[in-house]
Amino acid sequence: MESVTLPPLYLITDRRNTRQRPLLEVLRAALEAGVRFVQLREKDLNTRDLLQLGESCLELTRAYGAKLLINDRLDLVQALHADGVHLRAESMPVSVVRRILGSQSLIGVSTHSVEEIVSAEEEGADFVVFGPIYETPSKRSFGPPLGLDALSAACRRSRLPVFAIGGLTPSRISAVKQAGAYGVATISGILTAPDVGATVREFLRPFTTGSLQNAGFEYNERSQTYS
Ligand code: TZP
Repeated sequence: MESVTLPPLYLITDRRNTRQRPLLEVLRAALEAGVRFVQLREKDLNTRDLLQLGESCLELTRAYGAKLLINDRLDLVQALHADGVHLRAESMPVSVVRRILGSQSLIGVSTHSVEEIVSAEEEGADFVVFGPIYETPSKRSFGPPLGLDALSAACRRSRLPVFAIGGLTPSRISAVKQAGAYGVATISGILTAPDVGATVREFLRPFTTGSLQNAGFEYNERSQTYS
């Protein structure tokens, strides 16, 4: 996508990780508190159910002027007219996805190394998620934590905005910002919070005070975006 301005907080869904609350209820609270960037990631749902959930999520995100990306499912992005797709390492290559979706759609890529970031960049992605940075309570399947030094090296090399992921909490944001991260992505940090609204505000605070000079982006208070 040309001239991207992305919100710094990327909320990733996991309807099984919401303390038994309906996902849409938690999502609404997060949007109400200022989340403007969401990825629907419900890998175990069948296509019909995912389509239905996607429609409901999109209705909500649109109401709040937030962007909704769908994990991996290009067909659902197209069916729903969602804002974009989030690709995994084993997904269709970015360049092919870009050809299919065109320049107006957002393409994010999950990465775990500088090499993966470079190839996402070369193939035309809009941003990358890099991690896990810390031990993640969500799952162990994401591999061992990469740590802040790896994040710092990744951010130095990347020309794309880098979102740090894995074990992110509000108290860890200053460290990942310091390492050069543009933003943070989280599942449990928000979805399992007893008070979702208050937690979202805590997540957002470090991005609205001070600057992201390391990442070379400027924050626009009105649109809640960096450019
Ligand atoms: N990719 C790397 S770590 C991770 C993903 C999807 C899980 C992050 O979950 P949490 O709960 O934000 O640590």
